[in-house]
Amino acid sequence: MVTQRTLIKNLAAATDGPVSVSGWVDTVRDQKKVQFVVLRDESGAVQLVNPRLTDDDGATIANELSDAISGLAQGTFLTATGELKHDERVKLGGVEIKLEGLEIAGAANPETPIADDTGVDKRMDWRFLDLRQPKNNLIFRVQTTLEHAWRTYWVENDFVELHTPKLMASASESKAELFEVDYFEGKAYLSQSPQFFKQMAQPAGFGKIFEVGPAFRADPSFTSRHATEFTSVDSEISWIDSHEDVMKLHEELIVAGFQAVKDKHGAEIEAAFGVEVVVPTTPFPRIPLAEAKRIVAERGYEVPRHDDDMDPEGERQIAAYVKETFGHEFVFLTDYASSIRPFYHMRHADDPSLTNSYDLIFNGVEISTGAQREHRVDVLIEQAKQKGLDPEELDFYLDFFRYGVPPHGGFGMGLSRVLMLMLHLSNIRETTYLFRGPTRLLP
Ligand code: AMO
Repeated sequence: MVTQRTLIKNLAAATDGPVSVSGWVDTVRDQKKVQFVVLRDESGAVQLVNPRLTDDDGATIANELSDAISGLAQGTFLTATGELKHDERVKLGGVEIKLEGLEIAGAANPETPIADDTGVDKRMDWRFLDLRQPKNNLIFRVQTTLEHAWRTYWVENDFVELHTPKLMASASESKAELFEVDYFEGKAYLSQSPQFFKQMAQPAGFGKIFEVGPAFRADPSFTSRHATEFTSVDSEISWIDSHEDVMKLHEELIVAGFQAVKDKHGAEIEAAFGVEVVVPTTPFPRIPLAEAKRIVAERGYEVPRHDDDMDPEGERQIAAYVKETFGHEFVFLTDYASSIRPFYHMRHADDPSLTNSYDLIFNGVEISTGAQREHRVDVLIEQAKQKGLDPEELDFYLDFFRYGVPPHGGFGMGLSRVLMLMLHLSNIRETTYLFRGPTRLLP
């Protein structure tokens, strides 16, 4: 009796003989003389085979096993036992299992609600079925490797991991994108970013910190890169001279993450998505925003003037320029105007209309914002007032700067956006385990 489950990816290296595998039914080919089942688990797929019994006249004799196979619906979870046999003629992994028994753990409904060509919204309704696709499984193994590599980098470099609260008394980014919730007799807000509390770790004397956690934005838009809840990857460091030090940290982290993903999954990613993971060279190109706009205009695209920001098409254009000119997939756009940056960004000493800040663009889309923070409390209060904020409401935050604080800065980065752009996928829904948007709270 075989009781020990073998993962399908380990069958090729296992010796022929009794074996047990567990997974779900991918396909059944119920032929007259022989039945085939392709069984899939989290590590791969294997062919199970059951030659039908025949009588002396060649007629098939039904038995319990063949009946069970005939009745299998796609998606059924089961444990199969049998004899493992290596056979290089078998296309799927060069092994097959001659079935001796099946134990059904969870039968599937025979009608599958989604197919390969189902649109993204319907697939999200049935996300647990959608995630059975090997490609989707790979996305989340890549995510695991990426986060692990980042965490390793932080730990090896003496960063402290934080978990800041997600229930807040005020907004930290824009008041327009704020979720309000009932909180006993009053109101609370869902955290849009760990911004204030990751900064608090600097006067707390922690030096270098990181957090990977949820962030919430009441953003009503239906774009391919916005969610109402996303995983924010944040880091904040003391004793910087300018945002240049933050960009240096940022690019080292990106390199560590991409190297780990390339080493572990490069070949699988190439096979599944047709994409080569490129470990970027450092330093990444850095272009001040004003210059980026000039470059984009020269390419024939005029960024709309209604604000001082770069729009999505401008980001695509500057990324194309950087790719052509430097062969690089990343670019730091620096020195954003104070008018479009939050009050907590430090401004240039010689030109207060500009900030010590940047956006990181990867394959044409913003994945991150970073900055040196204003740590001089009088200047900070002045900047808050200029943005129409009431310093009294921010008093708890301003206190962080009243009892001694080092110069500091950091960044926030959207995890699903990084994955989307790394794998050349067109929608953040594909790289978010369970997407949340204006019309989606289920599953
Ligand atoms: P920002 O608001 O630019 O900066 O957000 C940082 C990064 O978070 C991701 N992101 C989103 N991802 C999915 N859906 C959304 N609605 C969404 N909003 C933001 C993006 C973005 O680049 N506190 C600052 C960061 C800092 O200065 O440290 C902040 O939150 O990838």
